[in-house]
Amino acid sequence: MQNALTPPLVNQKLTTVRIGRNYQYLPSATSTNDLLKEQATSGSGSAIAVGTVLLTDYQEKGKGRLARRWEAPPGSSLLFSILLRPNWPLEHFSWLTMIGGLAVSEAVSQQTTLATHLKWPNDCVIMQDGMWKKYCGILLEGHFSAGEHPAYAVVGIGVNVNIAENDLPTTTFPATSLMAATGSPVSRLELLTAILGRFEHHYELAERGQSPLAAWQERLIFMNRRVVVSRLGDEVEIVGTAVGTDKDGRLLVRDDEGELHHIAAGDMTIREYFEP
Ligand code: BT5
Repeated sequence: MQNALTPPLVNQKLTTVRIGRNYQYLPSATSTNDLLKEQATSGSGSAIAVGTVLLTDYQEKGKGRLARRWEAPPGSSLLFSILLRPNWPLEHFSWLTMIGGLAVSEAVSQQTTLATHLKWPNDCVIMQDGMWKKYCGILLEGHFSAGEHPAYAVVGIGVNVNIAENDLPTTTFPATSLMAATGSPVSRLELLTAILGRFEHHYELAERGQSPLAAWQERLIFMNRRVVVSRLGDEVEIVGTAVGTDKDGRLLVRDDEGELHHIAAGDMTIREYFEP
């Protein structure tokens, strides 16, 4: 395992005002999303500061969307969650996934020479050996009370930083790590603090009403390409051309009959369609 990302190391490097200022580190954990959600819903949950970050070097039950798993060897990755209380309306809840994706992409661009892109709805990808590969996934969870705003939100971020090629998980959509793509290790500490810095920047803009949508859309792959959109485990749902997203981040796919589908993230996945 590389140097653990303990609080003194991280606190010294942080450039933010809120995001990560309350920083909690565990050598191992079940799932950082689950643990932070537990804190947020406990008796004193409302006292937990916005921007609290919980990071671990190993997850026993790392989660993807639905019942999917997030796998990462100990000490190889960035595995953390951020607690937030967005002041914006519920219909813009997905802004947080966009902000997470932008923050990771911009930080990776600062720390490496890689060109970074996003795959709808929640993946960070790079082009390697002629194909798109996923190096980061984002899991947004929240609690919705009767109010106008989400009561709280937890943004979970998993970044494959220094996973050796042989240790990458076997996945349907190809996986990679920053080390596998660049050929040299990347500092997890520098990358973490850069991500938190970019996250704070976009979060503050969003709090002032500025949507991250345009910046997020600019990085999306598969636009104007033939795609297949399907629900996990189902047969093909829709084949068509990805023509963009609507203002809330729903994917717009025009099928061969000319009908436009608005696809909410939920449990949907997308891949490029090649003629059989
Ligand atoms: C995601 O879900 O991509 C969200 C992943 C979020 C992980 C972070 S880690 C910190 C925080 N705490 C948690 O418990 N979770 C968050 P989804 O789009 O459903 O993709 C999951 C799929 O990605 C899996 O079914 C695998 O196919 C694939 N996968 C698993 N581990 C991977 C990895 N390390 N790299 C690339 N792909 C992976």
